Amino acid sequence: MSKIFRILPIGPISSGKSRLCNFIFKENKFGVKNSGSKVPEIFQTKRNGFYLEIIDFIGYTEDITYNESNFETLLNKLKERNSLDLFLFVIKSNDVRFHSNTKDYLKLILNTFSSYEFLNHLAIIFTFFDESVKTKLRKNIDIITMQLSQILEELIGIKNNPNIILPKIYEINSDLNENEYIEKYQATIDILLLNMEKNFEICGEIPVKDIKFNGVKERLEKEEIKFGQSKDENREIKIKELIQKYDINIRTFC
Ligand SMILES: Nc1nc2c(ncn2[C@@H]2O[C@H](COP(=O)(O)OP(=O)(O)OP(=O)(O)O)[C@@H](O)[C@H]2O)c(=O)[nH]1
Ligand SMILES: [Mg+2]
Repeated sequence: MSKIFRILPIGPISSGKSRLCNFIFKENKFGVKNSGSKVPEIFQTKRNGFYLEIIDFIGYTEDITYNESNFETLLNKLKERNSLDLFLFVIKSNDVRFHSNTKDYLKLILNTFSSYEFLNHLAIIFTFFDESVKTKLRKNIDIITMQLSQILEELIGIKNNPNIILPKIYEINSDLNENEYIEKYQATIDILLLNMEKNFEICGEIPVKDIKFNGVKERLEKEEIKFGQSKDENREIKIKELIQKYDINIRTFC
């Protein structure tokens, strides 16, 4: 059987982790806020020729002390199942003040999985990218990524480390109409999946119509056949095509 790529969204509570899981899964499989479902929820699917295992996990809040919670036990259970291929740090675009617990939460993740595994398979997803943050998005991204870098620097020292590939930011322009926006967001997620081994960020509002996928699903399913047949060396070409087709802006993380 082919390799199963394992994806773990992490980040503050209510940042949209479960909604992102549903978006990647293309179905309302994971419980979003107030659904009463218990995390971790783990589901597998096939997408773009990959077998994916998506794990909906616990976010951090101000009131839990992570070294006293059962968080570590849950992380170890995940680790027992296998290594992870993609960590998605999901954060609201306007969440510029990091909770004091961020460091403890990330520390436990880094203690469970190796820092190399974590940093080289890390993507940052900015959610809630709406009108209210539009004008300050650039500044907010800088503040958020800077705080994250500082924490990672304190925990493992990422500066001047030749083994670390710095993430890139893939930006989606929110001036598009709704259908175009969903298509573009989908394409960006596709790039993320194709790029699974690399490091980058996406900023965008997860489209509200994520459940229906009218038209978009059909298009992606057709492409899925193509992706499934494509060999590894075609991946770079496919990524370039998607970036060009959807005019996705890329800038380097700093
Ligand atoms: N407008 C908007 N709403 C979102 C976005 N992402 C999530 N939401 C909504 O915000 C609420 C919380 O989303 P969830 O996906 O449950 O967040 P979570 O990170 O899984 O939350 P916890 O599991 O409690 O940590 C839900 O009502 C979502 O529909 C987004 O990008 N934009
Ligand atoms: Mg959730």
